Amino acid sequence: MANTMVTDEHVATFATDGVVKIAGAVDPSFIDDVLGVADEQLAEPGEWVTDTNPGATENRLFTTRYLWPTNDAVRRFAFDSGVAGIAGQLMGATSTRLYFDHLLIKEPDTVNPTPWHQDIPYWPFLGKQICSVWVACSDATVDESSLEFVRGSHRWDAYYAPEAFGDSAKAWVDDFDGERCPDVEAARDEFDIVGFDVEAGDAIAFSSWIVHGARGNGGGRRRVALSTRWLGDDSTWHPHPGCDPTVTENDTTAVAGQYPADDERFPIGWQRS
Ligand SMILES: O=C(O)CCC(=O)C(=O)O
Repeated sequence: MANTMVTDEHVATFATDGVVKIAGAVDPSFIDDVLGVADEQLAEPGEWVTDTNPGATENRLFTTRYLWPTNDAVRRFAFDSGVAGIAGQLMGATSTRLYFDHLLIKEPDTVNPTPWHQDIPYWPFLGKQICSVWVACSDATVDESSLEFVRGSHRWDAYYAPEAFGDSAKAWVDDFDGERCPDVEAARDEFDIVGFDVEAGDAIAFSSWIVHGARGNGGGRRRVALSTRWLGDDSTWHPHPGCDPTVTENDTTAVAGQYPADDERFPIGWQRS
């Protein structure tokens, strides 16, 4: 089914800029569920956690991922909230498969930014039709760590080494052999940076090739977002050193260099009618 939130203008902006915000994209009932999941995960973290300050209520970036196979609320969010269709329509795909969900919580007064990075080198895939739909589950300005992007950088033909989000992720990103992402923060004037203030329910959809980051959380409120990652028609399985260890060759029937038609591990979220 077409997601009526997506306009031709959104599609054109996504193609040119590599990113677009869709205001009010997700119904509040889904957002409430994710906030409940956030509390649960903070209290009892799942398997794939990165946490810069365990137990603290400030100065902490907590992320966890791959919840959908075991968590009903996250699975409903991924498959019923409309995000899969947003991804597919923006990319011009005929269908989208879920790669993974990623819950990202930044507590108040978190000093450390999310480093500027591209997503694609972290992931065992190649293809231009791979994107994220990052849905704000709390209001956040750019100063409160909503996302910023280097507009058009998805067209740079670059593939930068991943940056560690926290020490627990360091070991696997260190295996990657490649050029580092430019230090955008140190030379902000040299880049065409666009940032989006968000309200809960707004979606920021972006190409997996775009350079992006987020400031620390300078506000007094928790920032919560759930990002789902979507594979379009030209995606191919590409495991490589230094990529996310959550889905490995042992976990999937996907074949290197081919479209990942693995319904169990990468289920279809949306199909063009
Ligand atoms: O939420 C954040 O701070 C970072 C999110 C991000 O980089 C992503 O979803 O790819």
